[in-house]
Amino acid sequence: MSKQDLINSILSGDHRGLAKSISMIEDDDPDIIDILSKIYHKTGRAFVIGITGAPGTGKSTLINKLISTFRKQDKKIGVIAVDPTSPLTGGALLGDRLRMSDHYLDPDVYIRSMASRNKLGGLSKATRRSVSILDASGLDIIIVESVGTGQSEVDILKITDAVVVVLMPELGDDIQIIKAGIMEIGDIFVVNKSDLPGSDKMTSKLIHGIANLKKDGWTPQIIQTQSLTGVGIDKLIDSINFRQNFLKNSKNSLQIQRQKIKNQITETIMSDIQELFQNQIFDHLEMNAFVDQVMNKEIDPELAAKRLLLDFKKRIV
Ligand SMILES: Nc1nc2c(ncn2[C@@H]2O[C@H](COP(=O)(O)OP(=O)(O)OP(=O)(O)O)[C@@H](O)[C@H]2O)c(=O)[nH]1
Ligand SMILES: [Mg+2]
Repeated sequence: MSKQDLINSILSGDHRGLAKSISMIEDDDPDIIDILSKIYHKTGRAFVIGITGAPGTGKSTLINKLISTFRKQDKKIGVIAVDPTSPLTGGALLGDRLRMSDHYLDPDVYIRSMASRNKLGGLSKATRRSVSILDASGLDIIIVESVGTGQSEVDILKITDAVVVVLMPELGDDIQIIKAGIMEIGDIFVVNKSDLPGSDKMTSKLIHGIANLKKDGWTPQIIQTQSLTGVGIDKLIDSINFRQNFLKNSKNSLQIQRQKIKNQITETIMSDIQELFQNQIFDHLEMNAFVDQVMNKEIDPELAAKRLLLDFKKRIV
């Protein structure tokens, strides 16, 4: 397939084009940069939902139910399940196929598990790029499922329009809630598995926990669901629609949009910088001299880092 054919295939929403381009993203194929820039003018239409939460809280089961409801509204859906834990085995793939199996044959639903072979910020960059591809292909809703641990996952969520944090009763609440920055970026909190004991307790703890977490005029919502049976899914959909309208009508909507673009540019630069310079810094000419000085307790590692960076900057300009 030529590059232009691939672009046409993406823009027409053909699943083969989507699959091929996302594989190129995963493989860091140099041609993908050009493809991304040529499809960019078609992006910005899809509503992007990040669904995050500790392993096993029921994210995929919930997404399965969300897809069913969105399909009844005739919306086209894309799902990217980000799997940071098993880049080589693709461990999540089988589970996701099972949980979302109702929709695998629907031509208006595109589901993809993805991993990234390059480690430094690679997964969030790859996810961002894949979201652009799906957006340009004409989907109405894009759902990104991620496990929500670590900074790179938080970075992924920064490019979404609605962050849904999925929790469940029984799991030690302190463990699941206070993960790196997740509380702060949550727009909607779901207490899933509300059929299990402890869900009311969890919900009231949440209400308490997010009482002061208002951002850009949005007040985070809390919803109880049972994603196996579908209880609460309509409320969740209402809440997602409410968020979508809020973003559309908010006086801050341009500002929020600008912030997202800023995040995207910054993240891209940061991951490029890291990729470009990590090895060069590690193998820097002066590195050993600084290590010697730190070994001899003449300077501390922080000062060594500052001096090395200064020296490094001089050499690259
Ligand atoms: N009791 C109960 N179990 C549920 C509910 N929703 C999901 N489960 C079960 O919880 C387990 C995990 O569900 P998944 O949807 O795979 O959870 P996940 O958060 O996607 O898991 P990872 O992708 O591995 O992080 C499965 O066995 C589901 O059947 C619910 O509302 N109530
Ligand atoms: Mg899952």
